Amino acid sequence: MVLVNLSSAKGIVVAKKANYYIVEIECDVFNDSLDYQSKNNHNRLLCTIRQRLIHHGLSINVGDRVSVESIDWNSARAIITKLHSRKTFLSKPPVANVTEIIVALSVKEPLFDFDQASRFLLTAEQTGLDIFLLLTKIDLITSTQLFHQVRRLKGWGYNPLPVSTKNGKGLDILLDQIKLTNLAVLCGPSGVGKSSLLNCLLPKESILTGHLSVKLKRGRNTTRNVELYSLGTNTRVADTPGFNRPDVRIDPIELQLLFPEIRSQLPKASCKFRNCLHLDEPGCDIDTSWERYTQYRKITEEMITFRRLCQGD
Ligand SMILES: Nc1nc2c(ncn2[C@@H]2O[C@H](COP(=O)(O)OP(=O)(O)O)[C@@H](O)[C@H]2O)c(=O)[nH]1
Ligand SMILES: [Mg+2]
Ligand SMILES: [Zn+2]
Repeated sequence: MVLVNLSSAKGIVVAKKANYYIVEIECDVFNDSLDYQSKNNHNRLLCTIRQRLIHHGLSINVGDRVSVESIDWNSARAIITKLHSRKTFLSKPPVANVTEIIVALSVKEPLFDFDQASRFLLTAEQTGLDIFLLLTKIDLITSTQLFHQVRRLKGWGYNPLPVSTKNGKGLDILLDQIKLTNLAVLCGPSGVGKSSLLNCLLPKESILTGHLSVKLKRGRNTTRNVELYSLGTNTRVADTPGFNRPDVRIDPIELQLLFPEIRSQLPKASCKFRNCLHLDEPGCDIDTSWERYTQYRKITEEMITFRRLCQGD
């Protein structure tokens, strides 16, 4: 069935594997009378990149806006001919034009791990993007335990949304939140329920990614690539493969800015030294009575040692 006659269009790269890209064509080129399902099943094209772009050394990533030409709607194929400018770029995992990071941490199974949870938040903070924190699998704990867990994370400077895919708690609020942004990336340790959350949020009729993903042989648990899912007009979300110990490597003077506990104090603090790291410097004005301070101290000291080793003194 040929739905449109256009031979060129703009779209967004929603998946990538080896030399192939799946590009979702902007829906407004389609006939308005088509329902969501028809649009969703017919606006995805399997694309390769025009040789000239490859020669220019351009790397095209999931989230990139591209122009495609030579569209063959019957076989759902096309060629990417232009990469449009990016607003942001996340390198791990590689996703362009991300507007929000959603960090998912579970209360149990796997058990909430202080060091890991905090490091996930620090790497998320490193992007400079807005962070939205989810506390998952809350069906596994009592409301009193949840109260303490939420209070703990508030002490870290976050206001987590408790969710559960088993009893549906918080899912409507999560969907509303994602719809406020253009491209959210869902990250967090493996097993916390990221993919399950997406399965609950995706419109039933979208059947995950439609027929094209089959061509990329995407298995639900085997994929190591990022893929974007559409949650409505101009709202997409990326599931990411879990990785368990994010590396925080950063200049100590910048590390402090990744801690909301320090960030919130800085405007009023009057440390004696401008480059104060708030360790034991004389005249330090930062209050250090917060839970993650020992971790802040440990990472800062690690970074200082690391820098000394690199400089050979
Ligand atoms: N009890 C409970 N289990 C969940 C919940 N969400 C997901 N799970 C289970 O947690 C396991 C890992 O889920 P998955 O979505 O694959 O996690 P991911 O690695 O973060 O994508 C699966 O066995 C799910 O059934 C939840 O809200 N409550
Ligand atoms: Mg998953
Ligand atoms: Zn200080």
